[in-house]
Amino acid sequence: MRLRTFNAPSMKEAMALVKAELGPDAVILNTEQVGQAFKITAALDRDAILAQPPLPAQDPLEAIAQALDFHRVNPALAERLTQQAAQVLLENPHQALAAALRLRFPVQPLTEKQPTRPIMLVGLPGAGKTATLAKLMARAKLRKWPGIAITCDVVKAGAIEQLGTYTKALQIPAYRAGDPATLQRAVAHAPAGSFVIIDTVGCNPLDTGDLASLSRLAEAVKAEMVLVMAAGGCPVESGELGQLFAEAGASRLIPTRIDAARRYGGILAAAEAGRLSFAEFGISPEIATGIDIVGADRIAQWLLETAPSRAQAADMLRLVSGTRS
Ligand SMILES: Nc1nc2c(ncn2[C@@H]2O[C@H](COP(=O)(O)OP(=O)(O)OP(=O)(O)O)[C@@H](O)[C@H]2O)c(=O)[nH]1
Ligand SMILES: [Mg+2]
Repeated sequence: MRLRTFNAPSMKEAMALVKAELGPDAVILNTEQVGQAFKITAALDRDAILAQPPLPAQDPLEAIAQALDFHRVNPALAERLTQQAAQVLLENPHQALAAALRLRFPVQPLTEKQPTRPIMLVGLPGAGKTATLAKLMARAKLRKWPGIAITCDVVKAGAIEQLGTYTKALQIPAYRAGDPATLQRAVAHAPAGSFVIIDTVGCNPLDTGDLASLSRLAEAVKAEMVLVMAAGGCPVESGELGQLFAEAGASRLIPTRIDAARRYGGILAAAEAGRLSFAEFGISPEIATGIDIVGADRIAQWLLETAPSRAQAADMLRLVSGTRS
């Protein structure tokens, strides 16, 4: 292993020294500015990466800002979160970000305390509504809550069969209702104290008729509308969707496909714009284990862990500069 350091008045000249001395296979381990000079630590041996001196501790607020930027959290929200994190003055970015998230994003799970009203899952086509219904029912079953499932999706081919597959496995009664009056009758079938979940057809929120018919269904049985939204969406679009569904009556949000997305700015934007509390989170396609109650601590962990660290970002830069040379 041959670790070498190179100093020059500019980064370009320092890089030229590295190339001249160690050739094109040099691995850049660290770059830093020391006063007016630029210092590069490089090695020839790839094993030297293991001996890389630790980077100076990163400022917690810088780590938070970097993670929020990676997740494309909209700049105004990112600034508010960073400011709130700064007020907590914690050394640890995870704890500081969790504290800021806790202040802004209330968590109100559906399966912690049995809801007193029917729950109506709404959202874009394919958001994960039917799978979420089954996951919630599976959790309710573990808690020994009596439950019934109703689908208002009488449009999509196979929708009734999909729900039937889940409810049969869970041994839960299932009904279909295509209009408010039928929905009222179906809800009336539920034994007192049941956990009633209503599935709906994928909605086009840009069509005011679609949103209005969801509102009518919800009003007919005094159901609480819960928005189901897949993670990874554009934050601007997701924010607007959160607001539109909130205006139609949604008060909580279940983000799905957390496992299949790398960036969570979209779901934060939806919750923020619609003032929606987080209910459960969809974390895998599995019905038995694919939903969980997630608090600010875990959201902070997701935000910080999936964003590349400074060291990883430096690695990427090194790779890019290696390709170019
Ligand atoms: N990886 C992953 N997949 C999920 C999750 N939740 C749902 N899915 C998958 O997303 C796909 C769509 O789920 P559905 O429940 O059918 O979606 P929907 O909103 O009911 O769809 P429509 O009824 O067509 O509007 C299915 O393949 C689900 O297995 C999740 O948390 N993670
Ligand atoms: Mg469905």
